[in-house]
Amino acid sequence: MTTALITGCTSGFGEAFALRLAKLGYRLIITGRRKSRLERLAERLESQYGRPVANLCFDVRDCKACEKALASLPPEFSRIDLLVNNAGLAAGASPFDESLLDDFERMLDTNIKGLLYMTKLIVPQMIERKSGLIVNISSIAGVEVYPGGNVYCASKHAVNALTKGLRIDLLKHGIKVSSISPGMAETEFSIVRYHGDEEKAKKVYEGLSPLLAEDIADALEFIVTRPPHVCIHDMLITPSQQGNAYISHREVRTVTP
Ligand code: NDP
Ligand code: 8X3
Repeated sequence: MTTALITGCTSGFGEAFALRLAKLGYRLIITGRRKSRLERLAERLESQYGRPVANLCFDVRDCKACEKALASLPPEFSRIDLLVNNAGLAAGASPFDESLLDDFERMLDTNIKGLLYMTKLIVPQMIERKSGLIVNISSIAGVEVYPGGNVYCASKHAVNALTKGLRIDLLKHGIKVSSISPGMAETEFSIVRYHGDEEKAKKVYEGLSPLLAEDIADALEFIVTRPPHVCIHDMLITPSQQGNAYISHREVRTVTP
């Protein structure tokens, strides 16, 4: 049975990835910081798909915690064939000069360093077996920059550079490296970005039909079901009403009396 480790499974894309990979027959390692959500998802995966699930509760910003969590895996989960680096966030959407240093650090530490720690820890066993697949969840923000996107965009540009660099360096070891670059998707992303302000978060998607986590799970399914000789470099996906990182066509809402 093929084993996948997905970071950030307690909501949004990560949860949808876990459900999709379980449906495809994977043995799963689900991770995140919110333990109760991980336990609930593990129960659902086991009861709905009958798949073995290990859940690891840790913060990807803490290298030692990543190491300890991986070392705690039971032997049947220790061979990881697919790593999905999904855990990430945007914190704030203000112009650079009005943004908080703490938000910058959270984004850089999670989106870049968390991805690096997990990849560095899991790649050696893939090299040993001369096979493996790494899928990094990037963003349209990794391709373009928009007002107020500053450090989030920088972090996702870094994810894209790392994806390309890893692909080149790991070629000789038979390891494939892909990325998915979604545009606007309604998950908990905007709630986190606006520091828990649900009203502000809702406004982001007003007048358009955003992507759903399942749309991005479709992309992951496409990548993981390619034959060994095919590597998908990147999939850039937006809602039909989104033209680029900052231009969307929103329907005007009319209020009927
Ligand atoms: P959610 O906020 O719904 O999910 C984020 C996940 O990441 C949660 O499971 C969260 O778990 C986990 N996470 C965040 N910080 C950490 C941390 N320090 N350690 C461990 N886990 C962490 O957002 P999405 O599902 O939308 O986001 C997933 C990825 O997709 C992110 O990398 C995001 O940048 C990217 N993305 C999102 C888009 C969107 O519009 N939604 C578009 C393009 C890319 P917990 O809090 O329990 O730790
Ligand atoms: C999330 C999508 O457009 O908010 O990465 O940057 S966007």
